[in-house]
Amino acid sequence: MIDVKGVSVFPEALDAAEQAALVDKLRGVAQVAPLFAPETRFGKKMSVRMTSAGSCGWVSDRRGYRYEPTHPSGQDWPGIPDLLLEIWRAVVPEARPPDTALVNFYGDGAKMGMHQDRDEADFTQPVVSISLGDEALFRVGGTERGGKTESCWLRSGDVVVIGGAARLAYHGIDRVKHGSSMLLPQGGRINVTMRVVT
Ligand code: MD6
Ligand code: FE
Repeated sequence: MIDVKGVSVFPEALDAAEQAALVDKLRGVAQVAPLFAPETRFGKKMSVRMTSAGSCGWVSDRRGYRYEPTHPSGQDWPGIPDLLLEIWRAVVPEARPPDTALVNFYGDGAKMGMHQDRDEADFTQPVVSISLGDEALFRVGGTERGGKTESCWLRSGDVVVIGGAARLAYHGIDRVKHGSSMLLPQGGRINVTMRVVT
């Protein structure tokens, strides 16, 4: 385990077969609930495309950031694949089961600005993130915007836990090395974050 300002990074937690199986499950999720590019509350399109699985999913538009019971199309979100639930139980056995799995897809040039994950009701519960595909430069700060930060590369199969004192740490993805992994034939990066929402 690597500690990045209180955030736990578990390199290569998933082997190649598990990564491939997970990509397959996530393709199934995106078939039911297609990826979309959310707008920030300032009306700017995000470079990352997203979808969700579970009883609710994360959406963003001019009305703000929130969890909704349906995809923007009106469809119910698909269920969280068992493989993801197994990873959650293995990594954070003491936590409540997750309500949602947010799937982020980073194409060439996509990144994610520094943010806190604070749309959930219970900050005693961790967020577990899984990286698949191209490697990404992950930056972690403190619980206040603008403090000192530390960075590390997240590679395919790495699992990250943001919990405890770091649950509200600012974090973001500065860049993705397009084509650095063979997992996704067209390149790109997938990040899945599982959360307890209520
Ligand atoms: C990403 N991750 O890795 C962005 N959030 O693409 C996150 O925003 C994140 O890795 C909460 C907990 C863990 C994370
Ligand atoms: Fe986040």
